[in-house]
Amino acid sequence: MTSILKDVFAGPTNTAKDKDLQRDTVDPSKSVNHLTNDLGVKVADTDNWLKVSDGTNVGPHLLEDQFAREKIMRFDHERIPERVVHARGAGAHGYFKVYDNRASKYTSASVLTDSSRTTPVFVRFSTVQGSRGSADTVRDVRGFAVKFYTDEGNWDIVGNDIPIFFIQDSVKFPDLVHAVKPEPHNEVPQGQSAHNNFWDFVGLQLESAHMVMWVMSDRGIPRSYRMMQGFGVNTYTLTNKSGEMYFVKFHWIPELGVHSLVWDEALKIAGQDPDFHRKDLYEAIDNGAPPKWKFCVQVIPQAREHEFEFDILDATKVWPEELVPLEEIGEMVLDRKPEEFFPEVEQVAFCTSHVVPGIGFSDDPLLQGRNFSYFDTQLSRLGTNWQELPINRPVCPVLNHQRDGAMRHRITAGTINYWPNRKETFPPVAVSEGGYDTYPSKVAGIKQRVRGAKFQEHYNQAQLFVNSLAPHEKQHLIQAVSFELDHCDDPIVYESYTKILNHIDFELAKQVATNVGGVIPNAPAKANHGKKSEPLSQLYYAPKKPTIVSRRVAILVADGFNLAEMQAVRAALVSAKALCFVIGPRRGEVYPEGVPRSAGKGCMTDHHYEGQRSTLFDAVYIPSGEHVTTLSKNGRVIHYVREAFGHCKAIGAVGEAVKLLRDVAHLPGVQFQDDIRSDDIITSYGVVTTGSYDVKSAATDTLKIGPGS
Ligand code: HDE
Repeated sequence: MTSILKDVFAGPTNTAKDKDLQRDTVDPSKSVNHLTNDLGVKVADTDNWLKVSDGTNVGPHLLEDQFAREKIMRFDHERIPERVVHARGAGAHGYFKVYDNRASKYTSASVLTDSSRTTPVFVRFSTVQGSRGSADTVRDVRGFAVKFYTDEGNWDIVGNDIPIFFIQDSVKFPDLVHAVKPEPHNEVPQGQSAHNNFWDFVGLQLESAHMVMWVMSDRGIPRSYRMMQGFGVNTYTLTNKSGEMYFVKFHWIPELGVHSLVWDEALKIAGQDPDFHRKDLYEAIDNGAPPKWKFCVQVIPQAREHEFEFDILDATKVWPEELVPLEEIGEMVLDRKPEEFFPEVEQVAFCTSHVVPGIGFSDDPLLQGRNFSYFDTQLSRLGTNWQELPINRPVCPVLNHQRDGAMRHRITAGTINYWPNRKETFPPVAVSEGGYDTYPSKVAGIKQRVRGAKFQEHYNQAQLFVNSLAPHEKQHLIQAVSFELDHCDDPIVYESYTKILNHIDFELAKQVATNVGGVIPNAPAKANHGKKSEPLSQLYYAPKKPTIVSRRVAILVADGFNLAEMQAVRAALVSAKALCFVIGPRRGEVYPEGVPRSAGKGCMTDHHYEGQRSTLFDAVYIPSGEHVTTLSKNGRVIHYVREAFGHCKAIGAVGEAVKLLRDVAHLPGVQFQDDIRSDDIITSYGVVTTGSYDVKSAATDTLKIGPGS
């Protein structure tokens, strides 16, 4: 297909994949802007089906109207099956770079060792349980699937934001997914695991205990896709140029740290803005804060495979970093939004079996089954030849004798479509020349339906995880399990699970059982080994230097706010790359202190208090000024502040606004100055208050003031 588009949409990096996609991208604003049918014939009327009329009476439609038939037929077939899991998602383009060739001791893969390369990537984040139209902030695992368009072919890491999984053997996947998805008799619930069937299944499939702890922790409700870790989860292998093999796990660590919502916030956002996460991703890219992750590997030499108390091929276990440290080898940046959702985000097809030379599989029994499933699922979702769709095709040449099938895009010239052939067309490539080499592992044994001996232990790492949580994280875990089990109305289900919890953590079991009417234990069912691993807590990933980059700040105003101060604070926030939104009683002009409405010199607000609640922001600031009298009488504003406080957000107030926080909102436990004019800056429970802000020393703001601005 010839592109009408020349220059519009190359991403900032203009990667090889950007250029490749450009070939198939049409931008109506840059091309001849008129309506045609699918075959390029100009359309004169797209509003009226061809009919017979005598000028007064109009008869039935005429079947001969090829334009109307085409339009309706195309519409009737717009839907394809949604993904059986991970149906709801959002994606972005970007690039991956390694720092140097430090990984060459483990792998010959150029994508992981050649620092002169910029490898294009496309990443799709997703939830698992809900369907395409479900909310972003539900409690769930998040998918974190990365497609690398390398010079040696496509490589996919189809990962999650949690480093382990519910099951050890892929054959249990249909049972797990049936159990967590809406129940078969009534298709309830949507976007939730809080129901009998899920907890029934995990209560009987004990290997899931560790993963259940992770999903019920704050990891299940991330603040943003940009603030999640990513994990390949399965054990893959790397092979170096000397033919030595290593076991490997892949990790992504976000530059901004790992942060979560609180549950009350997540529940409310699911209603207030179901697209919260996808909008957040695009907003950050639009505002020059492209998300970035460090790429790390954990590597175990082949000879050390059996040295650990757990099986390193068991996907329900982490490799504790104290035993196998993380090695940073590169980074990924996402800096371009998709042009059109369906052909990019919906049609992208990830497969764990997509690997490139130097990277291979292990005998991880979850991975082995995944390698079949992803390939297979694309056939029902997209049909054969899905590899040729623009988003899926590699940036390096594809030459082989695979032919035909529905919807073939590529035309291969020549007379030969088989190998060997007299013309030596498309011959296989020797390993020494870059051909993919499968590692020659020795396999011996008796065919049996079994699991390895070390796959039988399920609680040690669940304990390790719970022991490693900070007190507030553990409290959140208790609340989450209590919420979920309270939604199960079959006593067998919640009673059984409270018994399981007692194998993990006595306190957790006691508190949850008390909350949900379960079996309250008198003593732990399994002694706690007391071990901890710091990297299992989200706190471990806090950026070394705290950052406000891309955080959303609500500035609450009414008529009579202190303009100079607000502009100065806003300028300081903007220069730190925060995103500021002025929230007022109406979307329109709001008048600063001393400026009468009649002067027509208001400042435009971005939203009104009802339209964008505190839940959608990371922080709230209220400037000083006589507007505080109005704000203090507004129930929505008082709730705004109290709700933000309840969700542990930063709140700033100056001058009179301190009174709103202290005397009207009555923020509990917070320390305030006695004299609200005092210039002392007091920080207490994330609430920062002061009598005045030094406007002179602050940078000037870009906020426009004036009629209709
Ligand atoms: Fe998936 N999974 N999965 N999964 N998975 C799919 O493939 C499957 C598992 C993950 O954004 C499906 O293209 C099996 C683990 C992500 O397009 C399907 C097993 C992990 C995505 C499938 C697992 C994942 C999928 C549905 C057990 C984390 C979304 C649509 C052995 C490492 C990718 C599709 C995207 C999607 C099968 C377990 C992650 C049916 C059989 C473990 C991120 O093929």
